[in-house]
Amino acid sequence: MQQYIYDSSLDKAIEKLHMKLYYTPKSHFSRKVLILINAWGIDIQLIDVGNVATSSMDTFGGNPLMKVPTLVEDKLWIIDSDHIAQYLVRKYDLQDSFAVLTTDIHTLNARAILNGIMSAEVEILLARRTGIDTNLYPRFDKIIETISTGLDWLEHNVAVFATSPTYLCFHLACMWDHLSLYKTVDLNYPNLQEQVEKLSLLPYVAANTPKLDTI
Ligand SMILES: N[C@@H](CCC(=O)N[C@@H](CS)C(=O)NCC(=O)O)C(=O)O
Repeated sequence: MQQYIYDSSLDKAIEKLHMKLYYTPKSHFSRKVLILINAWGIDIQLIDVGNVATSSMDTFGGNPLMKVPTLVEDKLWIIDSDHIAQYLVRKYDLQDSFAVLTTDIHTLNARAILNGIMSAEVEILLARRTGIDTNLYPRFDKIIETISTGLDWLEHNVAVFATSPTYLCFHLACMWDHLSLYKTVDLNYPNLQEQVEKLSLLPYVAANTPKLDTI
């Protein structure tokens, strides 16, 4: 009689065929998702879109906003890093060990500030990359100012990261390492730096630390 032996590596291989993440190795928004993917050992095909300043929906997995990350699973596509994180936690971590699904207002505010700083930095970097002198326009002064006021707020409210490691803390590591890579502002925030140094010891955070080349 023929024996059927369950082979979980087959499941993983099939999963990899179906799940794709459009990303870049430097994108801080993509990295929030990558940290979860690495922590949970999800097998997924990573598609590096290259220069995120380019304009083609196909390059971004069909995302009409032409940004990374985009998660594609069969015919389903999911955009926005936090929505992708919510989708993945429901599939791979029902206990929600990193508090992705928290409704705590203080945590959500901190996440919004971290996301806001990351978006502000993208605006500055992509403006410069596409030939705009950001020193000439007051709009960019305000955008840089929001990075500093956001960082000041986080430095004074560092207690919000106390229950490390959570998805909120992953936002911090992603934001910090990206700002540090591009030297967008001075990073004189010892409380935040201490948090990031602790987080960087986690193998699934260290594994995707960005190195110079793309956004
Ligand atoms: N809210 C989005 C932001 C994504 C985003 O801004 N990604 C950047 C790279 S880190 C991007 O692709 N920007 C391209 C552009 O703005 O044209 C998310 O959380 O996924």
